[in-house]
Amino acid sequence: MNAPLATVTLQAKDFKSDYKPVWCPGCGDYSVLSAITKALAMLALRPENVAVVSGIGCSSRIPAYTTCYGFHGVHGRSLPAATGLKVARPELTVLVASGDGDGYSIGGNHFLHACRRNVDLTYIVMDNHVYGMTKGQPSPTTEPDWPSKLAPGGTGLREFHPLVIALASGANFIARAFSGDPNGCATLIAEAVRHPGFSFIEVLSPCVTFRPEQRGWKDVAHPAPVAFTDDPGRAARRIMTDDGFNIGVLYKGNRPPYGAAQTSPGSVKDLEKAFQL
Ligand SMILES: Cc1ncc(C[n+]2csc(CCOP(=O)(O)OP(=O)(O)O)c2C)c(N)n1
Ligand code: SF4
Repeated sequence: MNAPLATVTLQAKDFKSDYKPVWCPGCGDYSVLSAITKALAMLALRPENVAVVSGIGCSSRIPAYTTCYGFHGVHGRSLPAATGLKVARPELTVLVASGDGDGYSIGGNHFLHACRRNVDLTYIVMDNHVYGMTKGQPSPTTEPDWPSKLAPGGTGLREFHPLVIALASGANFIARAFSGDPNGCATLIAEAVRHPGFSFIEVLSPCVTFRPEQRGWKDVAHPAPVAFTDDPGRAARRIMTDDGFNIGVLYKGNRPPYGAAQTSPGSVKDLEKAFQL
């Protein structure tokens, strides 16, 4: 008789693939990758039970750098792909990686509806207030007075507020993290995965190439002074009035997640039969 397989506890390094990231030296996304792999180890998951889905952007390269199942999709469309995957394969832990361009601009509408649907996903947006991959255009979270080649003197446009929009749209868990604190970021990701429903983590992740001044975020990021609330009204007031560098869980809701399909769709033949006219 074969001896039973020993349960092996995996470490963060077991979730890192052999591909060497091509990010610029000092990019915040290195630490986010580290935080994700640490969180998966903390959760005692295995790579074959996890899928990482993304769109397009420097931040969206994350799936290739993990040993989990990965899907590097189309710009702005990570959430629909992840939603379909989670509903069809509810036993998988599904993480979604995005950037502020991918997630709030071209993918903005999917963001609203993913919050509303409340499928059990963990959405990690690496926000650097710029389109990094396409060389520094302003994004929805860019400050109105940030001058760039495309918008000398700034866009003059008000920033998108992802956290309050997530709250208003129904996200069940809302946190802000900072890539400069990979251990804190890992703990927040693990907490988000554990919380049922759609969990959203906005990670401040500097683009040192196009926004070198973001290196200064390490001096202004600070732990949230009060614990999370489950009251959306209080959370809204708090998120609307904080300084944008408040790190921690800000809201944990109690909405039941969207129910995964209760019955298996069966074989393709069964499906064909069911849809026969
Ligand atoms: C349909 C489509 N439109 C535009 C692009 C070009 N494009 C690629 S990445 C990107 C922006 C990425 O910015 P962000 O999501 O903030 O990620 P970052 O590179 O900063 O991590 C754009 C506009 C594309 N690939 N596909
Ligand atoms: S361009 Fe910016 S976001 Fe992209 S890898 Fe370089 S530092 Fe990171």
